[in-house]
Amino acid sequence: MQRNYDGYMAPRPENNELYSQFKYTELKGFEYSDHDGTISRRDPSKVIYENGKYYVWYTYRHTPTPPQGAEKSNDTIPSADWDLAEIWYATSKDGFTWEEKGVAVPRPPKPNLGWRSVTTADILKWKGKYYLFYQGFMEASGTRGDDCPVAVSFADSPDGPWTAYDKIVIPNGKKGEWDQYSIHDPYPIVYNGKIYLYYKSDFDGNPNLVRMQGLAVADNPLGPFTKNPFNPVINSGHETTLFPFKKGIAALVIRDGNEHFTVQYAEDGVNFEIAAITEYMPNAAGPYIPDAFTDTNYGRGITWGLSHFTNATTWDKNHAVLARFDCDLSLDVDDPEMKRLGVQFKPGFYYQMGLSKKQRDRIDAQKDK
Ligand code: AAL
Repeated sequence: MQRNYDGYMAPRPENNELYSQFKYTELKGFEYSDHDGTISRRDPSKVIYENGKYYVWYTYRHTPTPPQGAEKSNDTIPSADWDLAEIWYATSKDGFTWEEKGVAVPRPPKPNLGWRSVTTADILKWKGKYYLFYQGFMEASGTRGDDCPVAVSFADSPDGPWTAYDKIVIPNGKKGEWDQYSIHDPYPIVYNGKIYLYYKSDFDGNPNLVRMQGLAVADNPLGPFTKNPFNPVINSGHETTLFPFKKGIAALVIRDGNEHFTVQYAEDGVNFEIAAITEYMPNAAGPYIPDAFTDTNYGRGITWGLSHFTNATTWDKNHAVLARFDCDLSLDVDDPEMKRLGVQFKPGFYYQMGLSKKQRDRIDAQKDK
């Protein structure tokens, strides 16, 4: 009982600034080749507002076939949805209709960093310049896990041209460390006058991965980045979505881990605690965060952004689509519709996630016992 009063920003979630539902809208302006699996857009960056419009970067794959797994992959056939991908960008006046502008960061020639695939980008604005951090693959994803380090490109304008730094800026951990294999979803924000870059890694080996999130801090976007000694600082989650909130940092913790579907908060950006429990959270969310790079000492929160759905059709046409999400995780908005408890679905929604044949057989086999 005491935890309800000590541990949360309000005793009722309806009044908790870090509780929200999430609403989704299909985007206009993106074409997916009739959803045949040859075009994918996923893992959007944060959205930023520059030159009178919103900008977003994302993983773009356009390949002759949908992903085929590592063994069947080759120079043109992708292993995974984010294999053989480039980083593209789009702009929008309203956040609903987007104009695709084309490639921002292409795959560089072999053997440069990211020659196999450049994916899962996020944006930083620092001292008047723009930096895209992303995963630079040197082998097809799935060859041995989903291994890649973090690469960076920089530009004077969000429209580019982008220059690849071509050096690993956040290396994998040493053998035996929690982030020895992968550094995924690099996500920079400006906090305490420094670049706080959060990321996700997987450990304990396939297929029973434990996913957690870590922090690396730098004074310069090209490094060196110092990994926080308390890493991993968030014990659950999949992709990274964080934003300055009040004096600290808030995080959407989604999909994986014991604390999935929570919003967490750390007053120091390091020691995260559960601040709210919610549902149907956006995957790979890239929010519009007006104060992401202003070094604010009192973050205002978020109300919308882009996310992705990875199950756009059937597995044999595997690809992802970008979507818009809206929420009220902002000190400046008070939207009671977003603060309701319990998303209401019709029975058909639940029935479509019904028992598999195997489960039904198990239940039937048990009935006379
Ligand atoms: C995503 C992200 C990273 C992974 C893959 C592509 O959901 O976590 O980007 O490498 O899946």
